[in-house]
Amino acid sequence: MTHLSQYDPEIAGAIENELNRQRDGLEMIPSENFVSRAVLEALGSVMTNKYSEGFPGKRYYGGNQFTDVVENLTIERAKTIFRCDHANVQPLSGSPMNQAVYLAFMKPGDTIMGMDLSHGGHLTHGSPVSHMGKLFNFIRYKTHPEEKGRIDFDELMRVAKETKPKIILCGYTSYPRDYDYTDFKKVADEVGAITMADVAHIGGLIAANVMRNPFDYGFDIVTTTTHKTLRGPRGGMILSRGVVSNPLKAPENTRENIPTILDRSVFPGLQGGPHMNQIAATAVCLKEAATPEFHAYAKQVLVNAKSLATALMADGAKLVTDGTDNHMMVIDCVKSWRIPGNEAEKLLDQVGITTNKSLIPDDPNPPFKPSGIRLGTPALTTRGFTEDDMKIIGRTIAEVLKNPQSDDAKSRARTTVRDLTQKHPLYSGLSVL
Ligand code: DSN
Repeated sequence: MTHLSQYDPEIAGAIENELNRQRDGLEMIPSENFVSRAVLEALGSVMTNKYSEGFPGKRYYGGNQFTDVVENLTIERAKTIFRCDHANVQPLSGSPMNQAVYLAFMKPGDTIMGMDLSHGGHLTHGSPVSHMGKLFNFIRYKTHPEEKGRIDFDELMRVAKETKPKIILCGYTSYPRDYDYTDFKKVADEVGAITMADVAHIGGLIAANVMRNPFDYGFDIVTTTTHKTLRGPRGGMILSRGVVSNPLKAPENTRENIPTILDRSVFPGLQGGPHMNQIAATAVCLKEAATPEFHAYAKQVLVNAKSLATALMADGAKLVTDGTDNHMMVIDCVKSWRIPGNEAEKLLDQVGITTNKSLIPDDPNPPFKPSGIRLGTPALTTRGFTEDDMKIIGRTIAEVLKNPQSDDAKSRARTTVRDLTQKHPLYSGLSVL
């Protein structure tokens, strides 16, 4: 950062401080990760200078011979890894990626089914505070019984038959289990809906074949962000089959090729020029995701999550659905230790453990003072943390939250965090990171 430090020391200083924060703390927000140096280089490259509206070979600007190379490679790598027919790699991030799909297939007022926010769904899955929730008629389904985190597919089928959604959407941002995609597909086929899975959180785990891939269950569209478990730059991708799986029952405008509709929806429908530096960095992360090292990483993310969940529960934590099948978990802090999630987040921040407050299913408390915190293992696993480290972290978290007034508990926790971060250094040495 020689140029930046000389030209703009204030910004350089803030970046340096952020690097130190990341190095010195335990990053446990399940949607965060650490990209490789190769990804960082692509992201900070001259590709940021270029306008490339359109798609490879069909741009509205000259001089795109090299951005075409980048975007074509990214598309091909995404299609291979996720086993699909088409990839649009231009969405700037997760929200526009989902919006582009909705706007491709639905008119304002049309019906779509998605998971309720407090049960794990995302804001763009129909929360009334999002523009999407106002524009479309979202029917929100819930987990039932909550303790098990199951979805009641008989009820889903009944409601789908009654409301005739155009899209049946599954996917989540704070749901600690995996789905049985077959059941969603069965309901969608019955009512002629398109199947869409937003796998933003688990894209990297699907890429590494350690979690189920919705395309293997006949899904039409899969969206994923690139910066969570996939460990790339911030961004999104829309992946799809070439044609809808059930053309006779599909809505009129989906009888043509899905990719064409989706591409047009991203550009010119929703976005302008793609961020080619971001797409170049996505290509790099996809190359990494195809390696045996990444597959081993993804497997370890799951092992670490199980170990952390077990340690927390052994120490009195009540986890939503009593455990995890993926990379994350939600602790009901009110039930566990009678403190709200915002306070738990703050207490852990004080000892260098970063988590985020989270709603629990049908939370009686509001989003800024919810009952839970959400945490996960992708970032720490990138640093090389193991299941044994997770046991220590689980105990440490429980000790701090059990004893919110205890300076001794906090001091012990700070020492543990320091020891662990020194044991697994970040962005040093000659490894990928
Ligand atoms: N903000 C993301 C997350 O943390 O899960 C979802 O958009």
